[in-house]
Amino acid sequence: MKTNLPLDADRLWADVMALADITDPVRPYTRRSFTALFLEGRAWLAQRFAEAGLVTRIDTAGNLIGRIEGNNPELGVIAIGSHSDTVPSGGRFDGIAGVATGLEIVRALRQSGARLDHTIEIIDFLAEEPSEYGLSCVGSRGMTGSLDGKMLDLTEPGGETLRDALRRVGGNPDRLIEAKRNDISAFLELHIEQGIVLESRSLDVGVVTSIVGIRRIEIVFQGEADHAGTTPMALRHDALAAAANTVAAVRRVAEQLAAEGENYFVATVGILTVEPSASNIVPGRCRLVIDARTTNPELTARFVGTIDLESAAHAAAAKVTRPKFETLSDGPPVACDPDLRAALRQGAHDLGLGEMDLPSGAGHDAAFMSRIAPSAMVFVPCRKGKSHAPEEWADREAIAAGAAVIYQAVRALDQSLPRSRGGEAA
Ligand code: HGY
Ligand code: MN
Ligand code: MN
Repeated sequence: MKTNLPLDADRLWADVMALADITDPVRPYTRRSFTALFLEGRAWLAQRFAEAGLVTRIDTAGNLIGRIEGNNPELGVIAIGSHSDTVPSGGRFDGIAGVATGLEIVRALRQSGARLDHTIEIIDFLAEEPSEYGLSCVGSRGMTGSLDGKMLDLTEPGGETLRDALRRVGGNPDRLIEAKRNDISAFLELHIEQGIVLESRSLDVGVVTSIVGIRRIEIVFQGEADHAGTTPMALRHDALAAAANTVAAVRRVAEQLAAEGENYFVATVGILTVEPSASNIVPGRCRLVIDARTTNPELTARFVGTIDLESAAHAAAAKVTRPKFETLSDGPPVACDPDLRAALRQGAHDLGLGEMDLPSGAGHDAAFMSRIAPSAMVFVPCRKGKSHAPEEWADREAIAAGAAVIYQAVRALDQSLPRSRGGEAA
């Protein structure tokens, strides 16, 4: 266990545990974006930010931002952040560890008496996980000018639009332009690896090389609800028959693309709703969402083309229609900034920590932040690589080591960074 870290591992751990405990008690660890629990977690974070001396605000894209001015404000901002919302039953460390890391780094800087030349911001991005409105990374899209009207019109099952939900959590969809930034000189994010590589190699941190591109597609099959006992097989319009064959096609085509070997490719159907969903009714309507990820957008185009054709064929075979085959979101793969990666690697070496380069199969706010600023990530090991499940776990020492690497990099970058891209203060 590393002991000479430049920050307080216990204080950092206490924050992670406290935030994780703000969860749906019957579905640990759940704090879905836009819910009362999420807002309770936000209020807890805002209080901690203020106690740490950060000037705190919610920007018009709904991001919680804490800020401490630097000695040379015209140098731009070094931002550290992640997200405090979770998937259902999964996010004990996913996102939280990154936001708590930023908070601890600010505290450690203050305790060291250091006042950086750059302004420091700690960001809790709104709704990084795919929200009930069907969109992920809502806040980081907003900060990078990638949150458009069509996205804001998305609705959750109860009918509320993302636009109204954004307003409800303190954002302002009519003034999103104010959230777009051009004054960030570097963005850094700590995250659990959500994979098994670091643990299996007994390494302390991963310096992320690239983040996969993610395409999410919604398909709806419309058939006819009918009596399960009296409707002959030949007369059915069974929406689930078409959906089930499409799910099988998603897996088959993804396995074929992954087997080609040059590029990373995975695809998942994690949402499948059946209506009216009763054992004695032929399913009348099905909705499924596909999550496809790759390092090569050409594979996405091939995958989507094949699934479009096959899902249409399965609809015809089941004598149902396919009223919706729509892209919900489509983010390209991004490379992390080489200079920031070098600073993170150096930080790990200075602390005597074992590190390796590692690609990310998970999506992150850093993927959007890379559109407006040099961005990079540090991964810390998580037990058996498990994530998006209640068993998700990262050790106290692992999180502290990863946070210390970012602390070291921030100190170094404060001296070495060029002016921010925009060169203008916020
Ligand atoms: O889905 C993801 O990759 C991330 O955990 N939001
Ligand atoms: Mn996640
Ligand atoms: Mn995450």
